[in-house]
Amino acid sequence: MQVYMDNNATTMTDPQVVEAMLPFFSEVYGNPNSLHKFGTASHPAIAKAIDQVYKAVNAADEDDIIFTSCATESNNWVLQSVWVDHILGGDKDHIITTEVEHPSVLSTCKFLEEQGVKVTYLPVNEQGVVEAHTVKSFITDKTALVSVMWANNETGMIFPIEEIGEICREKGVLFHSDAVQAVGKIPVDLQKVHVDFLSMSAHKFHGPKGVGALYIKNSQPLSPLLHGGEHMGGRRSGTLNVPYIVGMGKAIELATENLEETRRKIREKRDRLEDALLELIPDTFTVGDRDNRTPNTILISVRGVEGEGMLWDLNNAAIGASTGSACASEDLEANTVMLAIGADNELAHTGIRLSLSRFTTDEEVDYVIDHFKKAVERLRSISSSYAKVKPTPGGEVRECELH
Ligand code: C6P
Repeated sequence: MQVYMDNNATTMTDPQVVEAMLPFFSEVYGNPNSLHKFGTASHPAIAKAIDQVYKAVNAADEDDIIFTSCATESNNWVLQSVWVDHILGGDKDHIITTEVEHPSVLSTCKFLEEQGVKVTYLPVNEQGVVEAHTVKSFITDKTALVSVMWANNETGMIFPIEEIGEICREKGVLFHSDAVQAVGKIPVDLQKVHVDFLSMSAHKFHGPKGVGALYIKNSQPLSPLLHGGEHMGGRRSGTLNVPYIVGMGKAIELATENLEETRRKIREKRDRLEDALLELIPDTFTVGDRDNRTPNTILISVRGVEGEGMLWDLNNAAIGASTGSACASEDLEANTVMLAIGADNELAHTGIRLSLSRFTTDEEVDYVIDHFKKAVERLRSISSSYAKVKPTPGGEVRECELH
């Protein structure tokens, strides 16, 4: 058996999505901007995909959805263009974000700081969530943008986006949310929640890699990031990637059509896995209240066991997991969210992210419970920093200790 438990990094493309995409590689392959029938043949499919995306997030207008190459592009677009439009071309100088955003937000903010923009990186509470009143307290007359993720990729924790959106609306500050880990997993209703810009990525909900979208409320002005042709009404240049756009539309429709039911089923499996690991393996804890988490995510800390060692053992058992964001997996750094919630460096190296999907089976959950436990036992038995659970002379089991 092999088990994929890294669905926050990316997901398997749903076979129904692949099927929907296939004709657009070698049958309907014309450039949608060409005037001949080979080009125009793709127009109904593009219109359908826009319709599928705008309905899935309950946007007010189809024109508010612009396809991009990925969420990294969507995030860069918002941050860099707000800088151009409202800081260079206006009287603002300040952006607010959080310490636990994805690198596509954090690195762009660092770049903007080098250009002279003032950036506030808000701390999170012990749940790994930024609180709405904290956002409010940092907004000034000079704030151009607040950028706060809808759900965190490492913990699955859901942020108070509705409240933050209201605060931004009241204060007249633009609000961007990176909703990559929310769309397709939990309800995202843009008629109920005020957001000016929302980033999405198809490969997080069983669509193809290499396509995303940016929602722009009321099609408000936002300078293009990519200059060139008049694609997408001149807002985002580059020949439209029709097969991938079709795939994103199909994927978001499949992910959201029975969302309540799907969420419940994934959560049941996630909770069973989490309960079993916490019960069977001493000295473990998970980050964040599970009622306020995306239904598929667990960030578990296994005391005395380096995350990389765990990944190695799990990989040997054909289980794919991660220590956090896939983008940061090569530098062997501590889990950023665990550091942000106050874990010390040693503890922050013990985090393992397990993320399920609607394709995860009960057998796979059982397999992971079994092999996770074995991996921890093996690694703790050779860990110099961990005293194994040993029966005391009286026969009782003594608590594990960190030395
Ligand atoms: N997070 C993870 O392992 P792209 O790949 O550009 O479509 O998405 C980037 C991105 C943006 N925001 C959030 C919240 C994300 O989780 C991601 C992708 C993966 O957590 C890969 S680093």
